Amino acid sequence: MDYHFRDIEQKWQKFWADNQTFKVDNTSEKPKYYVLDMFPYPSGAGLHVGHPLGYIASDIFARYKRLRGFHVLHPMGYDSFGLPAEQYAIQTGQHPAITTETNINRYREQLDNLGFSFDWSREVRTSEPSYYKWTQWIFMQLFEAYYDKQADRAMPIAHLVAHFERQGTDGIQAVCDEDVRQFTGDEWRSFSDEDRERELLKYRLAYLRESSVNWCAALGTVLANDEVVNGVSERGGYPVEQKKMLQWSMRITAYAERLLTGLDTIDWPEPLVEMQRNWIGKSIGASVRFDVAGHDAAIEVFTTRVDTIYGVSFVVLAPEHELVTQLTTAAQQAEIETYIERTGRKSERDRMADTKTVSGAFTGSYALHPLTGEQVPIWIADYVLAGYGTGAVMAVPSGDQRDYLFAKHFNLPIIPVTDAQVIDEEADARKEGKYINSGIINGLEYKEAVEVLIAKLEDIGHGKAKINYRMRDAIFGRQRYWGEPVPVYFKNGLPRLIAESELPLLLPEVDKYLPTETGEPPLARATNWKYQGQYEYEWSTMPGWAGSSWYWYRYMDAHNDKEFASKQAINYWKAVDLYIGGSEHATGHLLYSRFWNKFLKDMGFVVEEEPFKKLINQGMIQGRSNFVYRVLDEEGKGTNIFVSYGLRDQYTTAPIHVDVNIVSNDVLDIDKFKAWRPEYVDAAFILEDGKYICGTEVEKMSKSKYNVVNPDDIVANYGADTLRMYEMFLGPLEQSKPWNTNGISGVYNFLRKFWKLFHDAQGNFAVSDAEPTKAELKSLHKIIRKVEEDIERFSFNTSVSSFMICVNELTELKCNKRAILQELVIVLSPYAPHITEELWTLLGNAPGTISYASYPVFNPNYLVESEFEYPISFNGKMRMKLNMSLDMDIDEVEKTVLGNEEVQKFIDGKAVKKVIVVKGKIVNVVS
Ligand code: ANZ
Repeated sequence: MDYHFRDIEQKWQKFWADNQTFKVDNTSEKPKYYVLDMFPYPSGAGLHVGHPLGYIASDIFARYKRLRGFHVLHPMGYDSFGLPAEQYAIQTGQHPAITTETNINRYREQLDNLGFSFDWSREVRTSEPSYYKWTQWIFMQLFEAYYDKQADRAMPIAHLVAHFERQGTDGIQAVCDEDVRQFTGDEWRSFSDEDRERELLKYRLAYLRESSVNWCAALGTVLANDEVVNGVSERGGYPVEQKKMLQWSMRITAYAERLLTGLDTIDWPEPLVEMQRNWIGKSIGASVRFDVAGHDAAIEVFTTRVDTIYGVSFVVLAPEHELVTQLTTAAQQAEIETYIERTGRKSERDRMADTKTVSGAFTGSYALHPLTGEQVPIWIADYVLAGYGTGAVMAVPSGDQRDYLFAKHFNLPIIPVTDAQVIDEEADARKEGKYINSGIINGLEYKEAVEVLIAKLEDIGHGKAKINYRMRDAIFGRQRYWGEPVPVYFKNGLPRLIAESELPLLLPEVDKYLPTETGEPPLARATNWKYQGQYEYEWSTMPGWAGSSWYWYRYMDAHNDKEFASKQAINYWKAVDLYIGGSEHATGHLLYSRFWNKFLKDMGFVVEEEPFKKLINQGMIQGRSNFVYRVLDEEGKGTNIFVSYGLRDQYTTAPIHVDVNIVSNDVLDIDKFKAWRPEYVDAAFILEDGKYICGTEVEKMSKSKYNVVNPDDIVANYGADTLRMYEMFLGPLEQSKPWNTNGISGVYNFLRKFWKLFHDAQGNFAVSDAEPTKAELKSLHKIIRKVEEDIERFSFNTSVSSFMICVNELTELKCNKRAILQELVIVLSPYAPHITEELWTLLGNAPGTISYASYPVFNPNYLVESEFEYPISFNGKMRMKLNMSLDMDIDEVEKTVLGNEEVQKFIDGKAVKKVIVVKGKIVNVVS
């Protein structure tokens, strides 16, 4: 029988589905192992060959772990809220739920085609009410919690209320907004209900606050910082502006330090860890207060270089700083207003990125240096960011590059603060010399100087040591339709939670998926959608990251309608042992998930501080585009003539992307090309060697470049097992690499050769029960060890080549021994699950059981070399080689050598004086 991959694969896929082969319970005698993939957003385009790369790797690992006796949880689902379905809904009027369902069905078909060992009984979809009920529930827990700095964990807000009632704000150490009030217990009790609510919002972990946001008018929504790239929206590339809006936010900053230290406890790729570290951006420094001359106001600055304080020659506020209006004198008003107008159009990222352009405006007011009492001018400039530190800096032109450029430009004083300081754009006071012009720190070393200054500032009440984090609180809302409704209604302008028993708060129907005429989000269109018939619900929906910030817990207990997952399930599975996904989620999903996980841990809902113990980023599979070259006429207009790649330099040409699916080994299928587009029906071709050769380039895989390869096509032509192995064979998992279908036949032929080992020349299944030879055992045990080592270090590509070597060796040895092949089938099964299931049953095992077989035990004895090819020398000259057993002693070797015919030829009848044998090394015949 030939290798009919299609029949075999369909048969086993059906078998696994019918028998729920990969369904697991939440309990087992075996040790548990949780393998997770980043679940996909089901887009309309379906999967291309790049998408399954990570899924194949995790599936191999999951299958391998099962063979090693682990109880493996390997689930899959869909991150199904999101913009594309909604954009489509806007264009077509189709409800996003319908589009989403269609897309999910297509994804499922494609995934099923690849033979993954998912436990589909646990599938989740974030857009299903039974799922988002719990996303809303977690939001409620966050709303009902605050962060206690002393306990260093989140606590129920009721604790805070109890404290306020007892003793007001006295002794409170909580993460909160900056404008919290100070009050006594009596005062608190005398507050109105609204006043209390308003105050509590400043402490809640999910809170509503007026803040500056990235507003994208074209998309009609607010975007998170990580969704804005180079000042435009990551999706669609639309302009983004800064706008003040009342926004839901998450107090992730409360967890900054734990998010940072937690990085040391997990096994993640270093670049990813580094990205999170930078994003969190811990800075150790000081806050310093500058009083303002003639005003009852003070400016607080954050500095990491308090040692340069004597070099301060001006103070700069962010244009959005709350004191700007108050401090601007009448004479400066026009200038300041124009400047603010201008910077409002720049995004924060642009402002940070631009280190060259100098701009700013003088407020007309002066600050008092806290140590010298001198007056320094107060400016505004957009290089100071409103959301970082305190939104104000003490400017030291001799120590800081931007301050230097600013001082140069506006002719402000530059005061050197060390003796050896070279004052230029790279100025850095710390590296050089002793402090000068620096009052109480003259002559001191850096560390001491900082200590002395902080002590002094504390003493006079003008400053203290401070740690600052670059990370901001996360915006938690978008003005869009297709997301989780926030379980909140408004009473007297203040947000209140709906009752838990009213969850899920369902997405209401709307007539259009667009904002209202007055610019309210789409949910404002819903008719009769009011809480208790009278209060408005929140109209924004949750951001894309809400549903994905906890989904791995839902898989543990996907159908529970009492809890997001049972205690038992959580205690059993605990955390994800291996997570595979793209690095593009470094500062989005992966940070938010860690944050929610820590929160859930604080509240006693989960047991682990970190959700993903080990993480691997799979590389991107790029497309390999093909081009044809259209000949241009003298006026530069395109003709309908196409010249082959090698001859294109003889003409003026324009390259055009051509569908890679009508090109094979870079040779264009001319008939298919003519049929591809009506305009090419009459195309003419200038060929080389009778062929049209296409040009190539590696680019992102995308529809517009016609380089998308659909896994379904590959599966139809070569089978899923070949596709799985070929994807691994392309190179190291973490590396990005181009897809190139050309090499796939190598893997396909390997599987056919493997199949042949089990069949005789007539194609009948034929294995022998004879004892295996040493060589066969050696070949088997080499692969047992190699694959084990490779999988444990996630080096899947090297396994594939070793399998090829092994099958070549066994073919050469004409090995059809059950003792060898049955073990080999198990070793290969994680990579090529269908063919191995088939052969496993043909070998007489119960169908479907290979997934739970035992990985063969490696025996090093089989690898010990038993023979050695001795070089044989005659009077010191090496003439020939001879294979002899290493078990032979010196006498036996000597006897064998002298008994050999060829040796006798070299001796040529002379008398042998001596035979020198070095065991396992060399033989020298002296005559
Ligand atoms: C005086 C000084 C002197 C500074 C010197 C630097 C060098 P990191 O490490 O990123 O935390 N800064 C503070 N708040 C700012 C804001 N909102 N926008 C822009 N810049 C801000 O950097 C902290 C330093 O960045 C602070 O230390 C402050 O400038 C500036 F020789 O203060 B420094």
